[in-house]
Order: sequence, then structure tokens, then C-alpha cells
Amino acid sequence: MKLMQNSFRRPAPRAVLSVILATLVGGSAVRAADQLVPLDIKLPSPAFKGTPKDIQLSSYVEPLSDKPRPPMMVPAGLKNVAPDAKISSSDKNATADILAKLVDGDKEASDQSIFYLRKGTQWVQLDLGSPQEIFAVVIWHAHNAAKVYHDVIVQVADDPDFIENVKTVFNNDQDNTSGLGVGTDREFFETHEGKLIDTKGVKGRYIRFYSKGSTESALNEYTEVEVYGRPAK
Ligand SMILES: [Ca+2]
Ligand SMILES: [Ca+2]
Repeated sequence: MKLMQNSFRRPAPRAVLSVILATLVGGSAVRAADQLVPLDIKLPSPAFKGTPKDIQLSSYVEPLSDKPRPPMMVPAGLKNVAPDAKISSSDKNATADILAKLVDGDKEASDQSIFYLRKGTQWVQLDLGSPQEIFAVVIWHAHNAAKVYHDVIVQVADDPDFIENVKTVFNNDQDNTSGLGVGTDREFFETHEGKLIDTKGVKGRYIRFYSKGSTESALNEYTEVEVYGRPAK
């Protein structure tokens, strides 16, 4: 208690800033001692420009922005933990060699950079090896053309079968066609920026990414995922 009183009496300016920012971030697992920094995401080259051609869109798709995405503030010292993960998928035709492309750092829009999962609701899953506090997730399905993926759902769990302590951190399946619950997030255009999701320090060892085809095809494409976290305390 003495320590706390001391720190309140004579707060370091950086600590005060962290507390204020942590309050702004709201409900996340940001700790008082955390220094917040912009998340540094290495982006691939853009592969298409301008407004999409005439494709059928849901009423809940976000308009395609022509401005760079504002940075997300996260605790300093996070690491992309995806490259060390063990990867599995609902599509048993996807071999380990194919699934390795999900975390190989290649996020380009070329044919060689993208792999396919069969049609219908499919998922890829990462076993992070130990419980992590996950602050941000970035997904690139395929940004070779303007398209919108359906039923993008991201869940975190304590077990590989997603039974224990399942937390949904993103769900844009607003008509519940994948049957995991009605989502409240919006559909979005795939771009070179990928889809950045603020996961607010959610804890879990397993993370699963669902999708159900796109405005272009019933097949499911994946290029890369990144998971920014730190070991859970
Ligand atoms: Ca890749
Ligand atoms: Ca749907």
C-alpha cells in the first residue's frame, strides 16, 4: 500500500499518461505500468485502386476508405506470436505446408501468396502454445481485387475444440448463416492494410478465424494473419 501511496503522491509523467490512455482504451487489459505505442504493422503493396466494380453488397458493409488507417495504440513490447503457432484447419485437404503460408510473412496479393480452403464456413486455428494476452489481430484473406468476405468471425478459447471459455472478438455474420450467433460487426473490403481488430488484451491460447466465401467466390482464401500479444500473467 505504501508503494501505491508513493506513486500517487509523486507520479512520473509517463505513468500518468499511461493511466489516462489506459482509461481511454477502456475495458482492456492494459496495465497501469504500460507505455502505449502505435502498433507497427508492415503492409504489403496495394494491388488494386478505386471503387469496386458492381458487386452485390450487404447493407452492413463498411465503405471502402481511401485514407490510411489511423494507428492503434497498444502496450509497448508486444510481439506477433502467430509465426510460432501450431496451425490447423477445418479443411483437412489443407496440408501443414499450405497452412504455413498463413504466418510466413508474405502478405502480397500474388497467386503464390494466397491459399484456398474449400467452400462453406471454414476456419484456420492457431495454438499459441501458452495463454497470451492478445491486443490486436490482423487478417489478410486476399487483396488481389476488391471483394468482401462473409461470416468473418474470430474467437479465442482455452482449448483446441473451442468449448472452454470461448470469447468472440469479432463477428460480422449479421444474418447468422454460420450459426455461431448473430454478429454486430460490419463486413469490410479486403485491402493491403488487412483487417485490424482491437482484441483489448483478451486472454487465450487458441485463436480461430472463420469465413464463408466472398463476393467473388464460395471458396475461402487466406494470405496471412498476425496476432499481437504477450504472455498472460
Ligand atoms: Ca502468408
Ligand atoms: Ca452471413
